[in-house]
Amino acid sequence: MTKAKIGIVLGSASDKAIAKKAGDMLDKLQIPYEVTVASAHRTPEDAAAYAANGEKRGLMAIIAVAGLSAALPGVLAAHTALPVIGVPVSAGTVGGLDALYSVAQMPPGVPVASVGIDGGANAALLAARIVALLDENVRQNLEDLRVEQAEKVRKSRSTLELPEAPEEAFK
Ligand code: RP5
Repeated sequence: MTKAKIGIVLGSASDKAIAKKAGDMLDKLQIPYEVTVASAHRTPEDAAAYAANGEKRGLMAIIAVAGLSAALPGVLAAHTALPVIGVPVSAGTVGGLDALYSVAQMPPGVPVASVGIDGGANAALLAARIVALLDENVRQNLEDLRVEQAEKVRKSRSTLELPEAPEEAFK
């Protein structure tokens, strides 16, 4: 089995849909990853151990997915020098704002990169940019995706059935 370069940690199995979004993007970019569940509150020792072991196991970044009072990304970041990307989840009654603030508002000294609420795909893309620093194949896959996205936007202009800006507007 190929060794994982990205570790995805979920605060709960109920966060699985967000892991799927990240995993689908990592698959598309051909980056090997693994997924586990380790809660900052319910299994704090496991969360700490997973983060502490990550670098020697070959991980290049950790994606931490958590909702409510989302301590997980910060706890992982406290136990590793690897970059940690937090994904706040829209669990609970305030639509994920609680988790967004928890992930984004880290105290100085323990940084966590936060993507948007439920932003699993963007977390994967950010992790991919880290991997691409040392992996030409991933760098090319990211570039192909960028071109593919741009083409899609350009093609969509002619579907509006509204007065269209001419090509020269973009030259
Ligand atoms: C967080 O609490 C988890 O990340 C999840 O988003 C939320 C709810 O967890 P469960 O009660 O569904 O296990 O820790």
